[in-house]
Amino acid sequence: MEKALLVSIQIKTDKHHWRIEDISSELEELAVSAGAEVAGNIICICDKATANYLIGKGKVEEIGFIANEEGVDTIIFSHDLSGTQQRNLEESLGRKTIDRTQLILDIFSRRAKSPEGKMQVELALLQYLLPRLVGKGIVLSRLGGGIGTRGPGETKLEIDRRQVRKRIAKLKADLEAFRLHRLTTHKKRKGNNLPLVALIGYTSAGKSTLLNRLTSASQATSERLFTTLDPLSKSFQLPNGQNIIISDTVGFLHELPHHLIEAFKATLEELREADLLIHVLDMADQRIHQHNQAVESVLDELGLQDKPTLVVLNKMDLVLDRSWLQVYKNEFSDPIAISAKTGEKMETLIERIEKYFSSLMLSLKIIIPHKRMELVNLFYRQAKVNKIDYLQEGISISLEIPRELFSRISQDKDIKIIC
Ligand SMILES: Nc1nc2c(ncn2[C@@H]2O[C@H](COP(=O)(O)OP(=O)(O)OP(=O)(O)O)[C@@H](O)[C@H]2O)c(=O)[nH]1
Ligand SMILES: [Mg+2]
Repeated sequence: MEKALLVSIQIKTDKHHWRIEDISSELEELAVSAGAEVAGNIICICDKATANYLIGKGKVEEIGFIANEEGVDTIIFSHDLSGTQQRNLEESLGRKTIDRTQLILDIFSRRAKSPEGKMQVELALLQYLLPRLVGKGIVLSRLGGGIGTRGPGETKLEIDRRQVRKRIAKLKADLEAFRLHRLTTHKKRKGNNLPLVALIGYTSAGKSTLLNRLTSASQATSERLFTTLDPLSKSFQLPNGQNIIISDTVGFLHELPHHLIEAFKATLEELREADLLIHVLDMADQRIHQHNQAVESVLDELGLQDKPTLVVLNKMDLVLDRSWLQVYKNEFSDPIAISAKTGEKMETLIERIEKYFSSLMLSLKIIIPHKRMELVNLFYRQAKVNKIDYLQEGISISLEIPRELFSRISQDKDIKIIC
């Protein structure tokens, strides 16, 4: 196992910053998720960043000393490093030195399974590397190999700028082909008109556990960050008989590297198709507000801030002091506290989902001519038929129909509305 020394940094002149304890605990979770053994976590609060080493020279020496004492393989900085800073630090410390972005990219490379996921990660990795290529080429696998040095795709150690650009263009074209293919699948789904509910939230909030609980899917779950990279959709029947699709997707993180958001945009854009978002928050995590904010800012970036959203406070089984429930009720908009693990309050969540979709339905009684049987089929597929009578004068149907479907067919002269 690779032994890593973590350096958690807060720079006072940085605009948005988390509390240093939160930066440091998240860095540790990320390092463990990348398979590192954490030898120590050094806190470093600086007034301003320096161009050569990011932090002061004295602090670099202190880190070097501890790294020698502990015999670590790798040093991981919580703050992004420029190419120059990284090279200087590596030289001074005599060890592979990586930043948070590389660490996250590393986790993503490990987790990517589908061909599309792999391409997205490789694209993000190459875009991160491109401005860091020195001279003609870069040695990808620097000192020691391991975390943060995984080459994209092949194990070639040296790549040059032109090759990288060519590869980036190829990956973009291939990902576009995936996107187009996905659009046709979506059209098919829209043809079925099943409402789509998307589970979103910070990594490790419990989205996949919730999908499994609701739909008996067998999506992998774990306490490591970014367990899920590939989206998965499952159908689910609400107690009133309405079928919906629930989908699980990649988790969010604060300051998610921009290249990753770019590369995963196609996956994340699927959220645009959703009729309802379920924002899963881990209520047992002290960083709940920071997580909430991070998710909101990714949603903003994707232009999804106005999507109808249900806030779910998950892991209530871990919160022994239930007075927190009241506190959070006032802080989040009408949240539902549940435990995806034990199943507690699952029925309340299902009820709320059902209520949301019912509010989008119209209750009607109509009569259609016998020759329009295809409408009956359509209603069985896309609406909820409560009663159907085959009368002399036509087919009488009492149904609940999505407003959107109704407005599409309301011009049909064969449909007579009784009430
Ligand atoms: N105690 C408790 N643990 C939970 C609950 N829901 C999820 N977990 C645990 O939290 C960890 C993360 O759960 P996942 O379902 O993998 O989280 P996720 O949101 O899908 O995470 P990513 O795929 O990494 O974005 C796992 O170890 C789950 O067992 C819950 O209600 N209570
Ligand atoms: Mg997951």
